[in-house]
Amino acid sequence: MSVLSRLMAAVIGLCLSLTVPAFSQDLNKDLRPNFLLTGAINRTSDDLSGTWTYSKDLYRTGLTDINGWVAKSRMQRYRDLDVAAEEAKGGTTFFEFDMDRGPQMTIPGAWNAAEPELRYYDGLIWFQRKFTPKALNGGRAFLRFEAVNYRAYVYLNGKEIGRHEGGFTPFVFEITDALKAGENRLTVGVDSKHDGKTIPTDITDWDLYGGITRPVRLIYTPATFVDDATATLTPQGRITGSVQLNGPNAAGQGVTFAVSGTGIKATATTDAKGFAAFDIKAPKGLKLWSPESPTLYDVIFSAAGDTLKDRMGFRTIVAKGADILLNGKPIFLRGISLHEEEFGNNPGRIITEAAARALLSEIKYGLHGNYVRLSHYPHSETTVRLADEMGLLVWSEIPVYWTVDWENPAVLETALRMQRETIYRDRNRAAVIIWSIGNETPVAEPRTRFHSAIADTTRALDPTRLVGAALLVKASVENGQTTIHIADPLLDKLDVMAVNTYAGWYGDDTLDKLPSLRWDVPNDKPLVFSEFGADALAGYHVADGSKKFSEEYQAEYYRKTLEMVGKIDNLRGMSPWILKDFRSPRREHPVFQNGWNRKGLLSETGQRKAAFEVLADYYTKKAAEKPQ
Ligand code: GCB
Repeated sequence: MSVLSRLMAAVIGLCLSLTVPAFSQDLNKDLRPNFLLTGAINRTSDDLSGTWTYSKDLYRTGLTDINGWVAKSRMQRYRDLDVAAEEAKGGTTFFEFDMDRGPQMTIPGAWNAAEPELRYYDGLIWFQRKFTPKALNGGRAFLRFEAVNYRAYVYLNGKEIGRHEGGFTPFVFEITDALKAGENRLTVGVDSKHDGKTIPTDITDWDLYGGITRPVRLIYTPATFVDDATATLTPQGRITGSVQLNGPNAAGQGVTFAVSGTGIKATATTDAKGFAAFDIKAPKGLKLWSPESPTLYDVIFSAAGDTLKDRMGFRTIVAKGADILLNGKPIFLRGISLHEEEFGNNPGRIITEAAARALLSEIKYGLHGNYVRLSHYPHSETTVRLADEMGLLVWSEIPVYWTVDWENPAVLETALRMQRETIYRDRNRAAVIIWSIGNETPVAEPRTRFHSAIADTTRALDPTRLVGAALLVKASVENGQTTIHIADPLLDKLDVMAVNTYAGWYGDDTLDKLPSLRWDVPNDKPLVFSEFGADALAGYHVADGSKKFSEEYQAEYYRKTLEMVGKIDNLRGMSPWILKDFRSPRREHPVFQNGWNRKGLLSETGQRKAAFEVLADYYTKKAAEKPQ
């Protein structure tokens, strides 16, 4: 090559690299987890919940030594070793941990609530438990963690079996070959530290909590098993779906999908990669899932001697013009937002079915709602399954919140991975209608590019649901008239326009001004208020409502805000902020807050504030109205 042609090649190369979108190579990467174990909750398993021991490791000595050297063996909490027995031998060896004799904690649950000294602990803690597996008899075994916040380092019998980043989604490691007969030692390092490169970052308005916050199960499968299976009703009246097998006999297998009591039975044969798709006409008698009638069917996916059972509902969801159509009919989303915190004055994210039911019942039966925004991250599978059973539509969200390192491809990859893990986990839940790709992120080109990548991945993975995001709004004043606008290029990527507004709480607007604020919003899409709210301390009363933090102020705020939003033509729903007061280190007023965000309609123990009835009345009327 001549010098000139080399120069030209370099110039062309430079031009190409300037025009290629920054994230293209990451988007092409296959971010599907190695194992999904869809519907794992219904598989044969041993629940590893219960008593674990733990060892604090604020300086991460179990992971690395000073100067980045390998951790000292006397610090490696994950070693498969009986420290007391070693000590009894005498000699020069000594240890600076002993997992067997460490303090105990009940798993699942956040450590912040477990011990007063761990309330503000933010860093690494090692957890350990022992278990004896069933005989595998040629089958396989997997560890499935429903959530570990925020990073997990997993070791079995002293060997690392995997790592995971992200506090709210499940992950699975195969341990078939790593298991021993008899007792096995499972050690998990959990690092709760968030920073500028995690999702979310360390700047939030909720307690970041640390720990093994959801159940851990040892799951048994045959050698070849159904790793993933999905089925959905299309607006064209068909049931389409697929099955992915994993194992030595995955290829060329007959697959059956059957829905009990409906006559639905689809069959297909897996390809060389163990994948099979099916597409059949939905029978006339199929009862559609809806909040009023949340019909769930027993379904079975079977292949290669493995059977995956689940309970599933069938419905369609479409955005058309300004309407949201559920099963072809316009619907108004009567909702509320929710953090993942159980009732009580020391919540630890311990979401048992009873805890989830107590929360969702307040929405369904107390507020007469039909919808819940599970903010600001994927909630427990228990909650989502219960929403399916009780008939509550769900907005599901990943914690791309406020500030994120928008230009960092590794951070985008983390976000994409989270969204995938969420979609794979929940795409068989009829309740879930909206995948949200973020909350209140300031408009700027790198941020819009980042969100667009998530929107594209979401749509590619699940074209059957709506894509949304909770957006910021802008206000302008002209001739004394305040107008609120949504000016966000991300709108092009969304099916549902969702906005958060706090006029009347933050800022200088008085409550009497709210109904006259003008909303200038595009009207070709459904608009949903993803948030509005005001703090109130339960039991603090100021009869004329003149004082912020009083129940009366919050109730009046709701009246005026409902009057304001009710004037917007394409309003199709709302999820005010929020059902229950929640822990937030951002909120430290010593009289009213003490570490709690008080925008709940219920106190942390479930006491209803005056605004609860205001919203409940509004929803009762809405439910009685003919839909638009
Ligand atoms: C918001 C955030 C939410 C906060 C809330 C508040 O806009 O999305 O996470 O907790 O405001 O209370 O200020």
